[in-house]
Amino acid sequence: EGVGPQEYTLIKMKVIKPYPEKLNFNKKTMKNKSIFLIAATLRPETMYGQTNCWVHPDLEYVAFKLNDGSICISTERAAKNMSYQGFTNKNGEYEIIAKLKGQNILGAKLRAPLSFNEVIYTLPMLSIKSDKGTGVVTSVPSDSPDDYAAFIDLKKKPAFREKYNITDEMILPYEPIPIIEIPGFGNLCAVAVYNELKIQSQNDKDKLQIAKERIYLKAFYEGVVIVGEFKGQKVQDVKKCLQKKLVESNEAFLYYE
Ligand code: A2H
Repeated sequence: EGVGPQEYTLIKMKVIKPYPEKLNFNKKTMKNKSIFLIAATLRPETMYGQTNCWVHPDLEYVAFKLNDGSICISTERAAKNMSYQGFTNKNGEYEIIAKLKGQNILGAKLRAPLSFNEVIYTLPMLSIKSDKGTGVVTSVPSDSPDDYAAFIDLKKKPAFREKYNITDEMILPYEPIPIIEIPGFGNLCAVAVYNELKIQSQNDKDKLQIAKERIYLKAFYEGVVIVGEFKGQKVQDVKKCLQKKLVESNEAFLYYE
């Protein structure tokens, strides 16, 4: 957050059937198009390691139409910003198909671009902010301390899963995937700092802040991608390439706010 707008890569996470009840729109609305959760990330080079998607259960989201007729889900604030950036049919206008709460889409099955996991699920994260990005966050627990903390909360706390109707199959089979090697932190840097700082949960705000600061610059300047097409190359050299690849394959957009 310096001068000027922040650029995000918006990742199109395709909802696959069976759709959650609230996403069963009629034929006329669907027109055989897909539904996407739109996640905002600063780290497109980590998309291989996605294990799930996060939404805030109590936050309000909207389903609206993109200019290609597909339906996407984000906060209304992001829908409005997107409408001024050429994503919808008319500049500054967006057609709301439905208003939803995060809890209405928990458990939704997704296919996420580049992810080694064929299928991932939409799960609850309580630290999602309504005034940043799209309100949808893709989860890479290998490289994001916030993601790893929320991921472990769900894995270790059956009561937390039950509260939000998250079944075991949506989280227990998933593990952080080694995708980036950082000298001094190994290939699961978020796990390393989480353990080093003895973080207890996603509510451990101060420690999570320290965790992020410890790995943030190192990941960019010293991280090496160890999987995929750009294997062996530095994060700083690969970031833009992967972003471009995702945009060109229509699996992501650039977005500013
Ligand atoms: B990042 P900044 Cl691997 N509320 O993506 C909370 N967090 C949000 C959000 C919201 N509304 N919108 C986006 N984010 C997350 C990947 C990642 C991210 C990795 C490592 C660090 C990291 C996978 N999750 O972010 O405050 C998204 O998570 C470190 C901060 O706008 C997004 O990038 O700078 C990042 O925070 C945007 O944060």
